[in-house]
Amino acid sequence: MKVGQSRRLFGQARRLIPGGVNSPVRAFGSVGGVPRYIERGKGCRIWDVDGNEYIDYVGSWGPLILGHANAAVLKAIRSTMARGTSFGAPTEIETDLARAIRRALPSVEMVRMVSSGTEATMSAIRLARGATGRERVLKFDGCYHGHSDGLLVGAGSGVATLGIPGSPGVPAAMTELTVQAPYNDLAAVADAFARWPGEIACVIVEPVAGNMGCVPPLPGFLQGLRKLCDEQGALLIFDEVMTGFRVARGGAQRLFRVKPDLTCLGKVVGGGMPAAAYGGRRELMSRVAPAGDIYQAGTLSGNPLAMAAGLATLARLEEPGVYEQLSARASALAEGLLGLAQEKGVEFTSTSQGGMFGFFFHAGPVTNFQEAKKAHTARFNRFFASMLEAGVYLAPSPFEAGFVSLSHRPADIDQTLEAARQALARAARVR
Ligand code: HOZ
Repeated sequence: MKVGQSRRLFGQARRLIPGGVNSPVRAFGSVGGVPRYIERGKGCRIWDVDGNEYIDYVGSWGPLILGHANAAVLKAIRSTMARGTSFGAPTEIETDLARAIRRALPSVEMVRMVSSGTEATMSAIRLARGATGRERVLKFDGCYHGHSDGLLVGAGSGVATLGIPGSPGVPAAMTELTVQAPYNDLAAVADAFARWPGEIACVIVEPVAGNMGCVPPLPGFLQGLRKLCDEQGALLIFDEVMTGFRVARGGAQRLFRVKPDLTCLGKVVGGGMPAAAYGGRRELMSRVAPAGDIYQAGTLSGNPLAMAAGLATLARLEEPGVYEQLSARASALAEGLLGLAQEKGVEFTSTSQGGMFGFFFHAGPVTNFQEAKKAHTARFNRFFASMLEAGVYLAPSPFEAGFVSLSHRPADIDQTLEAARQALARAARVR
């Protein structure tokens, strides 16, 4: 496979952009090789600057649930753009998107638009602290809630990929108030509440973890969190940046029938443009400025182009059968990979939830970050490289979920599994 143009562009970028990329995992640091410079995308396919074609399971890390260059999304952006790109003043479309979010997620009675998932979680936590008058925050190891200081402990995603516990530049004082617990471990959460009675403002959780690979909640875990938070007077925040409109139209809260106090959204809600949101019960959200006293603001918050892309995306997701299709594709892929791995005698486990999926080179089950970290990294790297060579673009890290879109057809899944047959055979030879 030719990668000369990508290599050349990466070389130029590295002189001007730290690591050559604007978000760490994209640099292919842990898997090795040359990050592909993408020229264009259409449907479930992307093409790089060397002319190579790939079936894409990254989907811009989740937003592109309709696929690349979706006609309805592009049309919405174009017609909005013709009237201007940003005003820093209210536009009607912000309320339209708020209404569409509310229709899908009844727990979100009011919502504030922001520009990234990091902003959404950071702001939801400020609100939880302000509303409860408490300062500690409980998060789970391997969950990633963006790169704000207090949440950069035991984090998944790029932090896990780089194998670092946190980051220099985050003062110890900023993380002292962050309490950590293993994912899927209710006893550890109960212990934390017992250790700091009346001090924990909120529990923040990815209801299906997607930043340590894809790790679903064990039966009763989310319900148990709800119960503990209620008993202890803490708020429950679902970080549905990844799972919102992805595992079901109503997100994981709909799928598992657990109502959080606050929800963070991002990715799909912006339809491939920079938009995110946080929302929840009316009386809580009414504490946000200027309705209330808890401050948060943003120049590009509610940007009309992002609102238009989000709204066009959510409109398509209201059609019947959409989530059945996404689930069918993701499970065909996850189960197909597992079947092939078993044929080759490779220790492997896979999972899928709605339109997201994950796999580990590990006999499984994988229920938390400790177990996820035991997966065979060298085998993953070999598998990743072989799949890329065969024209399948997976996340370049074992600590990320994969995503299918509505434009992945059964033939694309078949082609992917055909490539995986070879790739798994190669991975199996890695000791
Ligand atoms: N950390 C995000 C994925 N979980 C974004 C990665 C990227 O955009 O490079």
